[in-house]
Amino acid sequence: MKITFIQPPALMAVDSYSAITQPPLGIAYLAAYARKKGHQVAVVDGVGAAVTRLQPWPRREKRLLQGLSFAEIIARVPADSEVIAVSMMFTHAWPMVRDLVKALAAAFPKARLIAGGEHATALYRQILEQSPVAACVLGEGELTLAELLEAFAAGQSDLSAVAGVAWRDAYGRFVVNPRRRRIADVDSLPQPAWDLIDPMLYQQGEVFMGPKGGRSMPMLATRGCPYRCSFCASANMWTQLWRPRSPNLVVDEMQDYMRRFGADDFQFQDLTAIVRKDWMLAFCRELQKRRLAIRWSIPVGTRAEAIDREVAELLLATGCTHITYAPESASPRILAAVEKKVDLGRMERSIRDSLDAGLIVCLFMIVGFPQEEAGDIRLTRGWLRRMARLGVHEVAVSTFVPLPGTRLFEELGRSTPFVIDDDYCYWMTGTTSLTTVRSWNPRLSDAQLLRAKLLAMAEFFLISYLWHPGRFWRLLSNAACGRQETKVDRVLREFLVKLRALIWRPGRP
Ligand code: B12
Repeated sequence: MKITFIQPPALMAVDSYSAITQPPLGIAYLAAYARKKGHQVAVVDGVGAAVTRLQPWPRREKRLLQGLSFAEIIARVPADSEVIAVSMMFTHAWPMVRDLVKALAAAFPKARLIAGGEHATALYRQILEQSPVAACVLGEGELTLAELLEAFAAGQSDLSAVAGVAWRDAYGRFVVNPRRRRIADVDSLPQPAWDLIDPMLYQQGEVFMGPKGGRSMPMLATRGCPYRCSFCASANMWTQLWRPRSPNLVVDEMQDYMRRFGADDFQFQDLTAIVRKDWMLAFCRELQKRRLAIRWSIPVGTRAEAIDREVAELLLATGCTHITYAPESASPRILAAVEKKVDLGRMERSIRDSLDAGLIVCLFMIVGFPQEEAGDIRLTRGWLRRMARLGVHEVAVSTFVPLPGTRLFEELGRSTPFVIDDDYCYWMTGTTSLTTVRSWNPRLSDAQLLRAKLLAMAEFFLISYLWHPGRFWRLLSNAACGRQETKVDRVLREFLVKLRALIWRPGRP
């Protein structure tokens, strides 16, 4: 089959801080797999091809679109595409992606439109109801996509035998097939098809996800997460299976990117990269054995169990300078309520080990869980102040957002059913907004929640800069020369980039 993958442009709020430039790893994996199965594959990367272009999104104020216009995307889709496969990762982008899908359907009336990704896995019904998408692939994509393409190639219109698909039958009825088992041998997957997507286009972008150390490549060492926190969609998306790749194959891939792209900075996107200490040690030793002059990081947020002094020193010795811990809350009551299986004492020991080893440490916290009380937020703030004194470098305090596909989303929806309309999606674009938040906690107003978030961050950074004045001067000098070593550097850069887009480059997508 002739299949074209589409990475839609990115939609974002003017006043939010969200990492915005990262080559589309999921599509690269799928494109490689479809090609291995004998299909003719093309990719249109709607972000990478115009990564520096930010324009106002005309359908909603204070929203920006990053990347190609719809007309440009359509012009790049091969005219003989039989299947157009659209990535639907982000719920917040749905109103824009829906318009794109409609435009694609109008331009390629004979092609079958399919979708996959986090958003498609959680809200497939809405996608099938509101757009011309014929089938959504649920969860891990490779095997399901391959079977779906086989069914299309055989001219089948009945997809009921393809596990892991939600679809509309010939009568327009809505069908959800049973889910598919996860891929057992992740080592058997072909390397992402970076020959079909130019990852280095993203080097022109100005805002990077992790610390910017050079020519960056996204990596994945493991798939899935063994935990089932009630605010996270990973169990619905990936089940609770954690599957690591063989460390030597991960390093082979890194070396390949060094040769092909001159890559020297690797950013791991894993849900929970560090689960087993033995895996991490084997990976680091492989890096040491091959003496690679690289930097690598895990900017997504990880767990503590496996990081002790020995691991932390090896991380640093092999080029991993930054580590992000995601305890989410410092209240044991809240951790239990959201089923975040974190032992704060162990995490604190691990943080100390990382700091002693010389790593830059960042924390991810969330305030505003529905079960949270004022005392819980006080505990989190107090703990953060202590962490700042201890020497932790950064914190990102987010407010709780009920993400589709999570148990908390379902629980909250039982009392007041969610309407995921355009307003809700547009609101979601601002979930990292510095100026507005929405509270899902009956005891906290929006204003109180915003105050709690800002206060927690302000206290942390104030103490951190007072205790370590050098860091403040470093921040100013990084801002002046556009260096992005920390997440704060990145956020400052992002606001500057957006401001410039609004003031100097107004236009229409
Ligand atoms: C890397 C990443 C990013 C990158 C880039 C993502 C990209 N375009 O590739 C960056 C840093 C830009 C990013 C930013 C954001 N992200 Co993000 N990100 C991730 C992360 C950590 C990893 C994704 C990944 O590469 N996984 C590895 C690959 C192999 O898996 P995959 O992409 O899911 O693809 C597989 C399947 O989904 C499926 N599939 C995917 N696409 C398609 C398409 C088709 C046609 C088919 C058939 C199948 C299919 O098959 C693939 C292979 O098995 C995930 C969490 C996670 N670990 O999954 C969050 C995640 C996707 N991000 C999320 C969010 C909320 C955001 C932000 C809004 C954060 C913020 N508040 O600022 C921003 C928004 C950016 C924007 N402006 O649009 C949420 C999305 C939830 C939702 N329903 O909306 C997630 C799930 C994290 C979370 N739980 O909160 N993100």
